[in-house]
Amino acid sequence: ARIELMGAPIEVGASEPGALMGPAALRTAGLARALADLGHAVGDLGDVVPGCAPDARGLPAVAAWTRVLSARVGESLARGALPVVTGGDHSLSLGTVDGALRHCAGGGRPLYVLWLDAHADFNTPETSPSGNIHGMPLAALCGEPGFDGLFPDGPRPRLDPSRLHLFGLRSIDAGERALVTARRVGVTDMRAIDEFGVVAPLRRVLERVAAAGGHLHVSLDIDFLDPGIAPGVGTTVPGGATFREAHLIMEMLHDSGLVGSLDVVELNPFLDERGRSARVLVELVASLFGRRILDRPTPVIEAV
Ligand code: DIR
Ligand code: MN
Ligand code: MN
Ligand code: MN
Repeated sequence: ARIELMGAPIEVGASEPGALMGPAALRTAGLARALADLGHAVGDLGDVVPGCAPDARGLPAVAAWTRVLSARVGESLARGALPVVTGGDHSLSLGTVDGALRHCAGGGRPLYVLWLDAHADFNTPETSPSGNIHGMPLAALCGEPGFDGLFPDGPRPRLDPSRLHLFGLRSIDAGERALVTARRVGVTDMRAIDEFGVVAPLRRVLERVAAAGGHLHVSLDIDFLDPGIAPGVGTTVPGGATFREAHLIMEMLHDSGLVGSLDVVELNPFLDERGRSARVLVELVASLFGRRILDRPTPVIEAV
C-alpha cells in the first residue's frame, strides 16, 4: 500500500510544550526518504489543520483535532493507503483510532490496537492525577464515561478493550490500573518482557489478529523506548525498551503483514539531544516498513 504521512502538531494534551515540533523534526530526520528508499510509494500530505483556534485549550481543542484526524485517517484507508500520523502528543490517537475503527466497522473487520508505551493512557477525567488528556485516549476510545463532546454526536464504534494490547507498560496510576484490569485489556508489561523477551508475547498478539483477519493499528509512543536511546520526550520513564528490542518488534510487525495504520507520537524536539530521538524513530519506522539487514527470511531455529 502507498504510505501517507500526515503531521499532527498537537500538544494541548500534554503539560510539557514542544511536541508540536515533532512532525517537523521527523521530516528533518528523513522519514519520507527512508521509506521511499525501501521502494514504497510515499506521500507527505503535510500537517493536518485542526478546526479550532490556535489558542484553543482543553477538551474542545482535542475534540477539534479528533474530528479532523478521524476523517483524514478514514479517507486515507478508504483510498487503500496506509496512514502514518506523526505527532504531536498521544491525544491525537483519539482521532486516528476513531478513523480506523469507523473504516473497519464499515468493512466488517475487527480493529486491533497495539499500544507501545510506558504508560497505559487509560485514565478518565475522574481517575487522572494530572488532568492531561494524552493520558486518557484509550479510556475514551473504549467508551468510558466522562468524555462528552469529544467525539462527534451519534453512534460511534467503540474499541473493544479485549482487542487492545498495552506493550511495554511500566507506569500506571491507581485508578487506571483498576480500569485496565476490570476491562480485561491485554498487557505485556516490562516485567513480562524481562522474563520472556518481546518475541513470545508479541507473537501471541499477532497470531490473534491474524486469526481474526483483523486490521492492526500500531501506536508508538516514544517513551516506550528507554530514555537512554530516546531522551526527546516529556514523560521519560526509566527501564524502557532497548534499541534492539524495539527493532525486533518492528521487524516482527513488518513480517506479519498485519499493520494497517500507525501513529508515531510524543516526540518533543525541544527536549531532544541534537535530533537523536527523531533519528531513532525514523530507523524504527523504516524497520516496520521492511528495512532489514539481509534479504532473507527470518531463520527458523529448531529447538533442541
Ligand atoms: C500519567 C502519565 N499516567 C497521566 N501519562 C502519560 O498523566 O495520566 N502518558 N505521560 O503518555
Ligand atoms: Mn481497508
Ligand atoms: Mn502515550
Ligand atoms: Mn507514554
